[in-house]
Amino acid sequence: LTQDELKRMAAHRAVEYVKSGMVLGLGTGSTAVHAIRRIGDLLREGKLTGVVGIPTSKMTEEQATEAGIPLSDLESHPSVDLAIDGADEVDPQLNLVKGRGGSLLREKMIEGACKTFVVIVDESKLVDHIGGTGLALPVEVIPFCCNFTVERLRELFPDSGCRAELRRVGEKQVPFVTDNGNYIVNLYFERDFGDLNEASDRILRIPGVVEHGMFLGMATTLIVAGKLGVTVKEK
Ligand code: DER
Repeated sequence: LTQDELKRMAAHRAVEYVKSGMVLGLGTGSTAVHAIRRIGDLLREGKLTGVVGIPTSKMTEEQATEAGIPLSDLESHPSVDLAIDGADEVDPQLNLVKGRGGSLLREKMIEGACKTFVVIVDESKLVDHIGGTGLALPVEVIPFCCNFTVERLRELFPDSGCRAELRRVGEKQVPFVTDNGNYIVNLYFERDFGDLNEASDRILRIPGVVEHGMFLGMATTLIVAGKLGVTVKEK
């Protein structure tokens, strides 16, 4: 099985949680898109009716429109029944790193407003400690004096060998711009940065930081697809 097939298996299992009439948070990324397409298929076949989707990014909005899912937003539907989204890292307590696709702020707003948050991953995303893999912990920052904010972030974890880099894209290496017009700073750690909630508070206290990609205590269900099949873990 390819990694994409595993992602699709996890996504299809998650869509079994969707019931007619639900308000759904629609995640962003290469795993979540399989759930979006599946929900679209079930709507077309008449097996689901009356669902409303709240997209977590402009890309998801396009994919959901293409799939034929009626869309809304948090202002019209402030209470979300169920959200389905991928993640970059998941620890045994279902804490997550998200946002390597750049949509962490809208994801956190929408997934923070839902009763059930189902995370769908292939087994490569499972870790013992989030942030400890050497891969990026993304932080969304406002563009104003962003290098000042990058420096403040870098200085925040002096004992963890923290490197902070503005995410850049394309040949010209221009800053990556989020759907909210902000930038992303990637944090890389050589060593454990300690208590997750404390690290979260410290990052959020820096003026210029909008949000970070640690999703602590938010996921209620984890669906993992691996070579031996699909497993479901409820919190
Ligand atoms: O950027 C994000 O938050 C995505 O949801 C990411 O966490 C998962 O993306 P993937 O399914 O493409 O790996």
